[in-house]
Amino acid sequence: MGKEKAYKKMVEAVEDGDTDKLLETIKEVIDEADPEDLDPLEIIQIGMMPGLRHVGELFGEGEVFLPEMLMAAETFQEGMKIIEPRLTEAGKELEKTGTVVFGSVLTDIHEIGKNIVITLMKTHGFEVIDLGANVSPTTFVEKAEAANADVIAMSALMTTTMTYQKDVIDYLKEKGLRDKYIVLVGGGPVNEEWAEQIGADGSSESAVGAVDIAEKLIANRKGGK
Ligand code: B12
Repeated sequence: MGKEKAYKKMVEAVEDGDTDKLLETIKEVIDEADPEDLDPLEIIQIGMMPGLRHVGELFGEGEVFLPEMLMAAETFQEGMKIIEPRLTEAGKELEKTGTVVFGSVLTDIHEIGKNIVITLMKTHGFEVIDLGANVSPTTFVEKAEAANADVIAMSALMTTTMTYQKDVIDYLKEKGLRDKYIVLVGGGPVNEEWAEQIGADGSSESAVGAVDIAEKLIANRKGGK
């Protein structure tokens, strides 16, 4: 079928919440590709994410409703089940880069982006403890302490929930633990400016960027900078 055509079909499948069509097309892309050239991240970023983004825009404009958004999200997640093992395989033999506790903040149930970042972190040797969604500031901190984590990473997808990222940082300060952890923030409405404003150590709008920044900040700490 050709990759471009397949990706277009996959984007449509996510938009329509057509899981069978998505899975079938992903399998075709995988079967047709030279195993050396197969790029699972490209399948996610070009073949799937634009579909979800489009449904989100339509929802924002009142053109589609919650059930459609839910179906698109479910279809996306079914696709991830096939792609994820192909991504994580690469990370197994790596030396451990660091430990991350990762969650979506309080009252936020969006997890797709968080899960992609987690998968990619694992492929780069991070040990990641997934706290799931709707995670309270106390839970973030308790779990980080228990795991002796290097990084606390928080995802927030809504303008109404991103303030909980600040609450976690404030809670760390209150406990005298702020400097113990590298704090990363991300998710739809989050940008560098917000990260700086709330006193986070970094943010990124992409999964690859998230891994990069985590690696750099950990290396800086280990180097004593
Ligand atoms: C899928 C989806 C859902 C699904 C979520 C399923 C799930 N299990 O995750 C469902 C249908 C359940 C849902 C529900 C709701 N949603 Co919704 N949803 C979306 C949608 C379409 C896509 C989100 C997504 O998965 N994107 C794809 C991923 C890959 O992108 P991402 O999350 O941004 O992650 C990337 C980066 O941000 C970054 N990243 C992410 N996390 C982190 C963390 C760190 C540390 C770093 C460094 C980087 C990083 O890396 C990722 C990979 O590139 C968005 C639209 C949009 N434009 O985002 C709306 C959207 C976020 N939802 C919205 C709304 C309003 C809701 C609801 C309130 C709807 C309702 N009336 O009930 C509920 C909220 C429930 C709640 N309490 O949380 C609004 C939010 C508006 C706002 N206030 O800001 C949006 C923007 C839609 C819109 N245009 O109105 N939603």
